[in-house]
Amino acid sequence: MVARQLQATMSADAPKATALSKAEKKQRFEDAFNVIRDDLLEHFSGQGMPEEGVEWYKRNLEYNVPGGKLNRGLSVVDSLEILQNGEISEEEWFKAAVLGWCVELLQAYFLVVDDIMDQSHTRRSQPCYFRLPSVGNIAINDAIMLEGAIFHLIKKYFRGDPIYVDVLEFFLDTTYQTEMGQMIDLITAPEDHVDLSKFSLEKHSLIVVYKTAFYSFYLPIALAMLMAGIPPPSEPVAVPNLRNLQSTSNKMPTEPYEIAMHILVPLGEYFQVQDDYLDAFGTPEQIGKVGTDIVDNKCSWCICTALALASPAQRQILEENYGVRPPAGVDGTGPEGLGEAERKVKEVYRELQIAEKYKEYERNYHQRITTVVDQIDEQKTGLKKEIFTGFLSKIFGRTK
Ligand code: GPP
Ligand code: MG
Ligand code: MG
Ligand code: MG
Repeated sequence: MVARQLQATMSADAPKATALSKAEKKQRFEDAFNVIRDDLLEHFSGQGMPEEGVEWYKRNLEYNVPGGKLNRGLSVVDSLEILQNGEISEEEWFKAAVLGWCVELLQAYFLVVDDIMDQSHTRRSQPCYFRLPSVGNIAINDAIMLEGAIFHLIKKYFRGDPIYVDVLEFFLDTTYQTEMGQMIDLITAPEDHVDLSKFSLEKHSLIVVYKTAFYSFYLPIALAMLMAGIPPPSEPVAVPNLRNLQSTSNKMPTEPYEIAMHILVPLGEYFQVQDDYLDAFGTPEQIGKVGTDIVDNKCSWCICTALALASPAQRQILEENYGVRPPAGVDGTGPEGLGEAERKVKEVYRELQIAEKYKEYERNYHQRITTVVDQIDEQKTGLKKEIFTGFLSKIFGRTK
């Protein structure tokens, strides 16, 4: 069955995956999406669903799933390849690609609903899905279907595989953690009540580790580890001490999944700090979306850092202008640009040199993560430093 699917992605005499360039690997992974999409549509159609529904589901999948950077999905296949020293059969490659696309489906599900909750305008350089006139609230069910697709695919390709239940558990656990983080993100940013005293860098760490790090960083690597035969932990893996994320004094664990968590949680935190920075300082052309954190009253790294540095006068400007919605129609996408309140907040960010502080943070974090990765004992753990340095180099210094 899997072999049949593979023929669609590779010819019999195609080169070994490890011999491919980065761009060719990405292309091969993207090609696997067509197989997975057709699997889902075939199954859907097989339930007796009307042609109109098949077209709708196809648009949902194509609009929301494949257009991102694919770092998360590609990490599953890249990491498996590294963990097995390049010895990866075509069947293993395809199954890793299925898991990679399942992580991308999870991401698509989160983004579709996150954009509704954050009232965002654009995503991946196109209107947010719920903003399509024909879609609206149907986006909620479409998002839930993207999540359902994950479990359909895992069942199709992993039922009977010894790692089936572990794979399911990883998806279920990280989804739940992400929802916890999203909840704290949302209740810390009420629309009708701005209270900057609720924000702190500590609170920020908690939110971003839960809403981003587990599913974006730990999940893809843990899935590759499972596929590589590294036995899953017998106890739930402990989350590192979040108050201590920025120091190297969190003690290095010895169990492989704990080590992965120990490195990937700070990496995920760093990634979300980048997202927060780019929300305020990136251009829409660069990041493919218009930042909404300031008008949404979000507990972003930028405001938390600014509050720690602001003079009383600057704090007052922030108090008066943070979380203030611009007049209708002014949303950063039209010729009017930003609203006045958002402009004033950004002016304080400039005075406080938040962009420079971010560059400093980035350098420190890179150094800290590299130091921890260096401590991994590859022989004892079965891990490879390269899976972590590879992920780090994919995101370090990113501008989108
Ligand atoms: C990113 O936050 C976090 C998510 C996409 C997780 C959402 C979780 C749910 C359970 C829906 P963000 O709002 O900063 O992302 P972006 O800037 O891309 O909108
Ligand atoms: Mg958002
Ligand atoms: Mg959000
Ligand atoms: Mg953001």
